[in-house]
Amino acid sequence: MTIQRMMTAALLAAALGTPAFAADPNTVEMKNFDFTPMAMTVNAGTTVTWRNMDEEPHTVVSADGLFRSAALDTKETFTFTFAKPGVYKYTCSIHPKMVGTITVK
Ligand SMILES: [Cu+2]
Repeated sequence: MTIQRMMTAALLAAALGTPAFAADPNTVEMKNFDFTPMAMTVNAGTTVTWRNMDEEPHTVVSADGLFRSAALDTKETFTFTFAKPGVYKYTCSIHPKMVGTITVK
């Protein structure tokens, strides 16, 4: 293995070890057919962003009809601003096993 190849491998390992998007505040990733994080707490007035990291389309549909995204393709996002405190459950209408909760304080 050349030095250059070793450096490339080290850089790749470093990149893989750092979750590039997980640090985004108020962002829920749709990844491996899960919402990550599944539960999030935000203050009233916060805009939450969902980003699809899968190769399959997903949606974000609130249980009480408050919001409903179109089918999101890879890397597409959906945003919703939570004005009032409450507990908001949502799902992916394509994959009903995908569920998440936003708690607004
Ligand atoms: Cu889905």
